[in-house]
Amino acid sequence: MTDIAELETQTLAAIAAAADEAALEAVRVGALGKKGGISALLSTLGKMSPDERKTEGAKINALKDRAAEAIAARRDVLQAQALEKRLSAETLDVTLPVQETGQELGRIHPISQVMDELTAIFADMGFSVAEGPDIESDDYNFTKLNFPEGHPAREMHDTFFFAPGEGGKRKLLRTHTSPVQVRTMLSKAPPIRVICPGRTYRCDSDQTHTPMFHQVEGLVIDETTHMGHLKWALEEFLKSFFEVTSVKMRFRPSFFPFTEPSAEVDVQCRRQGGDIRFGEGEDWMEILGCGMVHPNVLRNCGLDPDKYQGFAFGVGIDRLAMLKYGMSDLRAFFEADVRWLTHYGFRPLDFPTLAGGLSG
Ligand code: 2U9
Repeated sequence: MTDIAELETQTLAAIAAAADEAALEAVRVGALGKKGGISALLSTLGKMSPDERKTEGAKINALKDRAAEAIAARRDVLQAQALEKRLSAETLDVTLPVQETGQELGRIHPISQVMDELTAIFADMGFSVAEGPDIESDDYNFTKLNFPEGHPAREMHDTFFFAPGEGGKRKLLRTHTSPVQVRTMLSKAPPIRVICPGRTYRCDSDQTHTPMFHQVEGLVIDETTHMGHLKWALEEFLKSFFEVTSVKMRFRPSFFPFTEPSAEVDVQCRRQGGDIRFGEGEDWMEILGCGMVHPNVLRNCGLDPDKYQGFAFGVGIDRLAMLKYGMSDLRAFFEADVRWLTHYGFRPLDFPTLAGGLSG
């Protein structure tokens, strides 16, 4: 067999045997590359006589063309095979159920949702949000708020006290978020307009009480703030929160050490079976407590009561969530049952805004 015929047999066999495009490229370089077998054969032409060069040159060039054609044909086959393999590996069964990602599966707890709703409502009225520590001093939780030393109201709150520290002073778990307003008054000059949402603690546990619960309190301090402003702010809040166009409110005189006068606020509602509707009906439901900040509290927090006055209110968030979203058992809020959360929770990207709708 001539050199040319042998080289053709070998090259075509190698092309046919190439299992993938990389192997085929190696064969191409070995035959047609600068140092390849066919290129080496072409370089022998220079040493031949003109007649020999004419006949041999034509044969070698024909071999080169056939090799190039065979390589191109094999590349087409290999590319088609690779595509086929990829397509069958990436087959998608569109009839399978959609797998939800963590972002779609996760739920916002109703308490967080209600806190976000309250923040959106009060932010719209010009309030900012203030936060403070859960572990407080007796002074900020009681004394500055006009609870006299030894006053039964301190026991009334069923406080969780820590063991006395240095100097015999005992810290406690705050029984309300009011110490946050104390801290705000001590650190900022009026006008003050804040809401303070957060965890609060009382040694109390039954069907309607848990040892840890959530409150939001509000505080407005200015030179001319009066109960009319308080009434307006609460009315706007209740309308926005219950997503109704009007609410009737009833102020009942009450007593808190930190406000004078103090009132409990009932909201008009209709009870139908197990359902409660706000903004209509002839029934009343107690919703929150409020009042004008006691002059002693202003004084204790470094403000002159002859110059400044203001209002405060407090609401239980857990109860608000139950009333708005219809849960009947408070304890389920803290059991971390995924089935409960899937049912009562909120989608993470449906963030409450006044413009976009509070509860989606
Ligand atoms: C400062 C001055 C005044 C906060 C207030 C209430 C009335 C109130 C209860 C509602 C239900 C607590 O969760 S609850 O049991 N709260 O009735 N809270 S006025 O008054 C303040 C707070 C801070 C410096």
